[in-house]
Amino acid sequence: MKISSVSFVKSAFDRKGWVNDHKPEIAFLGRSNVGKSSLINLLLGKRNLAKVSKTPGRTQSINFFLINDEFYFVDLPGYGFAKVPKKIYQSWGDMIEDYLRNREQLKLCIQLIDARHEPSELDKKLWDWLTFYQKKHVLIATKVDKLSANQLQISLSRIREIFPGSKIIASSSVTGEGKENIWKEIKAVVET
Ligand SMILES: Nc1nc2c(ncn2[C@@H]2O[C@H](COP(=O)(O)OP(=O)(O)OP(=O)(O)O)[C@@H](O)[C@H]2O)c(=O)[nH]1
Ligand SMILES: [Mg+2]
Repeated sequence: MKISSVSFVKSAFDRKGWVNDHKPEIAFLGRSNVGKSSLINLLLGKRNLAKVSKTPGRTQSINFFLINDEFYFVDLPGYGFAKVPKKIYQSWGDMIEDYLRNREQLKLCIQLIDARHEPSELDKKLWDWLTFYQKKHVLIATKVDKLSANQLQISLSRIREIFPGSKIIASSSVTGEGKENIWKEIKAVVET
């Protein structure tokens, strides 16, 4: 896809802050520090568009990025990080669930999983939820630059086993691996 324009539109801390022009949305989900913001930057070819964190839990809001004036990338706060300031929202879970469950223009959920580790209980919970509500989704095994070819095969078969039936794409924001295949999935939902 030719990207002619990309802009950060806004950060939302609750549903009142969501954009409301009904363009298709692609959501990026996964635990804190898994590489959501880095993947968004990779896909868009921008170094610092989505803030990449040194400390986990950095993305504390739902962030909307408009691409080609046609569709949005939505960077959701990571889960599994304990030190979350309660006052921003009751719980990350509530905010994310409200978005996922009620968002009509949500066309694709991109769930990131750290290829180096066993998927967490929260990874499984999110996947259960996506499959239960029949959300179109794709799994991204991230940070594969950190694994040997052999370790990667082990990791991918573990992910396949735990998340049966889902499409899985290995990716690295460092080497760019996976970028084209992820774009294919996105194009399939925004170009219809
Ligand atoms: N080696 C390697 N490091 C990565 C990759 N993707 C992200 N990182 C690093 O992982 C850390 C977290 O990346 P982020 O993109 O901020 O992760 P996030 O999921 O947006 O995190 P939160 O916003 O806290 O939920 C940063 O130090 C990144 O540089 C990758 O593919 N390979
Ligand atoms: Mg982030």
